[in-house]
Amino acid sequence: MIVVNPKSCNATGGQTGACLPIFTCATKFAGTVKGKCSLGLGECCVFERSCGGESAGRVTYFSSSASDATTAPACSLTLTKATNTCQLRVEMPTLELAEPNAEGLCEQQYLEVTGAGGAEPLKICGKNSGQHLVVDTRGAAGPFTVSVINSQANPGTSWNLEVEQVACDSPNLAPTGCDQYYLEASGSVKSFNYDTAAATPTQPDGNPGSRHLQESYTICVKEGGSGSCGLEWTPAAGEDYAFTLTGYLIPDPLIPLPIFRTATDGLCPFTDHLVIPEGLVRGEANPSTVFCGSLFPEAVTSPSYRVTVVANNGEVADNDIDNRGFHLLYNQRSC
Ligand SMILES: [Ca+2]
Repeated sequence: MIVVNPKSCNATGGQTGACLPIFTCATKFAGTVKGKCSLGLGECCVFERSCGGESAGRVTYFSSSASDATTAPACSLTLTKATNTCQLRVEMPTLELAEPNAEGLCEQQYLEVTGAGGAEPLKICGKNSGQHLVVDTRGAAGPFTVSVINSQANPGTSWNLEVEQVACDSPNLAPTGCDQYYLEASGSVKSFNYDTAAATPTQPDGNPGSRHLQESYTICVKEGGSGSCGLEWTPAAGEDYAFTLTGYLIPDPLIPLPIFRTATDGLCPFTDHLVIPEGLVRGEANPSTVFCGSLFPEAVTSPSYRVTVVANNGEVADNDIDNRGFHLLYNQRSC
């Protein structure tokens, strides 16, 4: 039985399901009935999968509940392309994987989305609960796979992902070129694997927090409508390492943190940095584009709704030791 593009429904427990004719959810679609829909005429069918699972649903939940979830080489969900799909949005209520190596590269275990064509897929590892990932699928016929690659068994790691096949006419469809798409008018953005708690293994010199991933990607924010002319970016308050992309961050009793401070444009084009188009530092006359160092300015405004993270695929050779990444806040900038 094929139900073409069924309406989505709110399932019990806060999940999203597909509204299907009664008695078809489990038998025809390997789903779980979680409530009624369509004035009681339909059943709200939720698709929950683990390793080896397949789904054609608009929304599928993919978790590490299976016993082989952390067995090499991978635990994969295969998605048949749903009608009129332009993008995948992978929400990560829980994504706790093995930490990257000392160079910030994901080696032991990582999340990867394939089948969408285009650029080399991102490899996401470490602590990423609360993050999300957007993958453009325009021009790809599918199937798509969402995989946790395990090069060796990693007991103790876990994930619970909500994978949406975003329709081409959805108001939440990200513009092309976005790897993340923040929908709220204001919010908080952390780099992948940004965490204030100490990681295991610890950073090379034991500083608190987890390691900056060596992945380059673009963060986008939904445009705020008329009256909004770009964004203002500020560092998260109360976090000493809210922006650490360059330098050696071990506290020296003679040199107070941060050592490298704010650096822009010509100082770090080849090491890890952020590209904030026409980013104007509060109090300065001329905008910059490249931001690195270990201190984010008090505020940076930009006419753009995107920031690009550029990583140079290693940390140790640059003496970029114990860098954590960034935790920034954004607000709409009024015209
Ligand atoms: Ca680097």
